[in-house]
Parts: sequence; structure tokens; C-alpha cells
Amino acid sequence: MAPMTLGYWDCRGLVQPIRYLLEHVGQEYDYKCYTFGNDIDTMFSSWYSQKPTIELDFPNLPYLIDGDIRLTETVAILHHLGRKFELVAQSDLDQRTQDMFDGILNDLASAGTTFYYPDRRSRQYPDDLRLDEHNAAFSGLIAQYSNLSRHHELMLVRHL
Ligand SMILES: N[C@@H](CCC(=O)N[C@@H](CS)C(=O)NCC(=O)O)C(=O)O
Repeated sequence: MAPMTLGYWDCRGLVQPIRYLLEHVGQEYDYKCYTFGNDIDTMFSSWYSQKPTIELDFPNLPYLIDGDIRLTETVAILHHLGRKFELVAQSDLDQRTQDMFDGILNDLASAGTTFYYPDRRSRQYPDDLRLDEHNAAFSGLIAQYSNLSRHHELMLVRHL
């Protein structure tokens, strides 16, 4: 498999699920890491100095270059890789379930963003309650995913 190029900042952010997927399938990739500068003037310049000339239809981070395919938008990249490595649902039924999980995980990620950022830690985390509802509907859902189980445990402790 020819290596791909994945571009993003020097942090996990939106790129991390893409990295997990590439590691999971054993796909080699060069990580084009845009480092943060030390002051306000240089904070984002490693990327913004290149953004105007980079060959992408909608320049942004993360981006993926896979041969002739040049993509931005996290979800578009994940969908491309999911199809390429046959990680997507095949039947209509599974596709519909997959689409619902897309929405549920997106809600969880959005809630996580506001919760985990240091200046916002005092906020409540209502989506965890929704996770309980999903677990009740899809019996044993949380237990199937060790990371989700751990996350759920931690969130419950924070609510005590
Ligand atoms: N809708 C885009 C949002 C991408 C985005 O907001 N990227 C941030 C980092 S999380 C960034 O710094 N983009 C660089 C830019 O705006 O040029 C996606 O889901 O990938």
C-alpha cells in the first residue's frame, strides 16, 4: 500500500479518529504536522502560510492525500477510508444503524469538546445521561467498547 499523507496540527483534535482508523488497518502514512508557534503572531502560521497554495478544493485541517485523491472534512475522510478498507455497513439495515451511530457519536464528541477544554470543566455533561438511554435501547452497547465503558465510568464518577 502506497503511503498516504495526513495533515493536521500537533494535537489529537479532529485527526485522532482518522489516525486510529489508519493504524487499525495497518495503512502507512506520513503525518504532516503543523506545529503551534509560541506567540499570537506565530501561533497558526505554520499552516496559514501554506494554506493559500495547497492543492485542496476546500483547504482545511485535517486533510488526507491518498494518491490522486485529496480530501478535507473529517467525516468525508473517515467515510472515504471506511469504504476503501471495507469498514462500512453492507446491508440497508446495517447502513441505517451506522447512520444513527454517526449522529450519536457526533453528539458525544461535541459534548466532550465543551467538557474537556480546561476553561469549561465545570460544565455539566448531559450527553452521558443520553448514553445510558442508548445503552438501554441497544442492550449491552457500552460494554462492547472498552474505551466507551471507561469514558462512561469516568463521567458517572464526575456526576457524583
Ligand atoms: N468541518 C471541518 C472543520 C475543520 C477545522 O475546524 N479545523 C481546525 C482544527 S480543528 C483548523 O484549525 N482548521 C484550519 C483552517 O481553518 O484553516 C472538519 O470537520 O474537518
